[in-house]
Amino acid sequence: MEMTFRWFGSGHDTVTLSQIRQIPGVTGVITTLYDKMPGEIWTEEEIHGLKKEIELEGLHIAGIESVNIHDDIKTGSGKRDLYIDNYIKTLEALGREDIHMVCYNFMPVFDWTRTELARVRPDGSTVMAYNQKTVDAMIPEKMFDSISGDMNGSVMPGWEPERMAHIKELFAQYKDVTEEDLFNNLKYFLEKIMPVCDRYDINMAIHPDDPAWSVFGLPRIAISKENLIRITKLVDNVHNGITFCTGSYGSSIANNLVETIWALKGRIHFGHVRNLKFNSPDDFEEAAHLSSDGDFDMYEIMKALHDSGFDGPIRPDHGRMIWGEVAMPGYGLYDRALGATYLNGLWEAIDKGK
Ligand code: DNO
Repeated sequence: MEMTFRWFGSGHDTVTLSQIRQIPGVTGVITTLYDKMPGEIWTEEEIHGLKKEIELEGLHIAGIESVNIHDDIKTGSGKRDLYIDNYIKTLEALGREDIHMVCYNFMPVFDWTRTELARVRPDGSTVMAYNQKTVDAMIPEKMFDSISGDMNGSVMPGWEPERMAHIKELFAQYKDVTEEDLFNNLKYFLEKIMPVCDRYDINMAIHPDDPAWSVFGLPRIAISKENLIRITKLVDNVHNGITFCTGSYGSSIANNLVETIWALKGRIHFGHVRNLKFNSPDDFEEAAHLSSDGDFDMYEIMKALHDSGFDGPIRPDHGRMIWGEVAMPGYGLYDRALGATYLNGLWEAIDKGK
């Protein structure tokens, strides 16, 4: 296991590489070329520049989150082969730069969905939260507007204003797309990219849908143990794997985190570990990483990852906003640093307890 930290790149992130370097036990960075739109080719020069910038600070790139998938691939439109070719070129460039893990998602229209970005918790910290009734009462096109005021000046991943400006067209594009279509389109994509993943030893890691159920009537597939297993079997290649995101996957109380980690043994290539506090099955808020602050047993989660032989990067996921920090919701420095240290502590204790 390698403890890592997500970094959106200079110019996009309030957190600096030198701050990340000082979090004990964090050696790797999970990053991206944040300006790239889905479908664009990443050149080797661009990747090389990012890599050098990170290495100069004594860190390294432990993986990419994300190389986003163009909607034409997800919907299986006539133009998908063009975008898959572009994706392959990006993977080749990443492979040549010695990068071996790529996180992506296959969610229609919205990436992750929250209804509040700054809900106040009893200790005065603020966190992102989700309430199903709010979503049910909302016109999907208004989703972005309803939360954009709380983004602290940041562009949140998956909520790029350029994409959100075309939200009506995006919804229209998915109108007749069913869950089975999504499985088929994902299979088609994976079949095309696996040879290049084999050649460069790139682990693809699909991110669970967040929340782990359909929103606004859009189909969603990365939502249950059965579906995640089915995804790994669409192309039964070790490079076709999963990002095990406890907060996304665990948003559905029907999902058993520990059981699923074991069921996906050998196919989890990336861990996003965070905690949720449920007020009811359809209202949850993000908690501190510590088990007792939320509803997940973080010890059991880390133990399952440890004992099932997980050896990829883990990153603390969304943190609370604390100590007056102003940053992209979920992605400040302080609470994620506390999370990394806590998760490292759990891992050390589990390891030494063996
Ligand atoms: C949000 C993230 C997601 C995730 C993508 C992966 O904080 O977990 O945006 O990076 O879904 O492609």
